[in-house]
Amino acid sequence: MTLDDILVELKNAKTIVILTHESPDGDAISSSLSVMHALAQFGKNADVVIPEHAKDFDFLPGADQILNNGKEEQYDLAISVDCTDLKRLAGGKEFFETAKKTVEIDHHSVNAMFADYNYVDPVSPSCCQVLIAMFEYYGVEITKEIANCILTGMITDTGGFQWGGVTPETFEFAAELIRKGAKIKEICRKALRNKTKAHCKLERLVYDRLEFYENDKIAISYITIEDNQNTGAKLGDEEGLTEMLRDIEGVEVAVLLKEKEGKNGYKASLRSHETINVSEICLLLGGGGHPGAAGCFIPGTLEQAKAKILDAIKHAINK
Ligand SMILES: [Mn+2]
Repeated sequence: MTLDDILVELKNAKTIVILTHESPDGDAISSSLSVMHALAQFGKNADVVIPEHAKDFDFLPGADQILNNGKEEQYDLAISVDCTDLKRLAGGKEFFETAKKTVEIDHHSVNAMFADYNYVDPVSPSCCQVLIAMFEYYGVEITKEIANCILTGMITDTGGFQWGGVTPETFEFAAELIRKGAKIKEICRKALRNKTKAHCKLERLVYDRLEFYENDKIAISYITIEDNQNTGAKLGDEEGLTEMLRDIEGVEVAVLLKEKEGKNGYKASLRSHETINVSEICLLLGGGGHPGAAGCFIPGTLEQAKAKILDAIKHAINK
């Protein structure tokens, strides 16, 4: 079975690198650190390589050990967490490609299964929930550090246990993690509710530019590179803006177009209540994600990106 094969690889490897997707969110960073802490129990000192991440997650145990770059030329084992395909690994992709053996652990239903060993649970609401089940199977001791990392991933990927995929099992794991020392109040404040001033300025811009289509079922707004410069926004400051639009009365699909530096186009972030599957919409445009949260890149001007994404959403709503 895959889990047993992965355990053999973990035990055999002398050098291990842990990688995750670009623009890493709470689940991505928490998953990476959880695996690092768990591997320490096997006597392994794994490198977590994340070239760039939001400061919001610096409170996580082990965050100070995150590396911008790998230390080895060729690792014995590369582990990817919370990532759907090799292309999205972006930072550190080369370490995955050159590693002697590769493992992928994820929870996205559309998945390229790009590793030697792929452990993907498509119904799990977070990669961290996949990991806690794995750790229990492996007999990993759930330390205070692991508990805090895992619960952070579970909380951030479910918007505080509010979104799809949350099951009684999620709460059973959460209860166990709190018993092991996870600080739920601190996690919710730091990883979920805390906003920077730059974020608030972006919120204002997003509301100012908000437009509705299809009898107000679609809400759309945008952020440019210039906005990020003017507001002093950093990585992570855009988090939550698309959800903010989705939660407006009557809205079925919310879109935020974000101009991408040096790429001549816009990243479209889509959110829905899952009645409209935004993952399917984004997949058609070369992106992907979950039924309620997905994204894709659209080359061209703001007007072109807007026309293209609106067309795709209208088609999905009216089909
Ligand atoms: Mn995730």
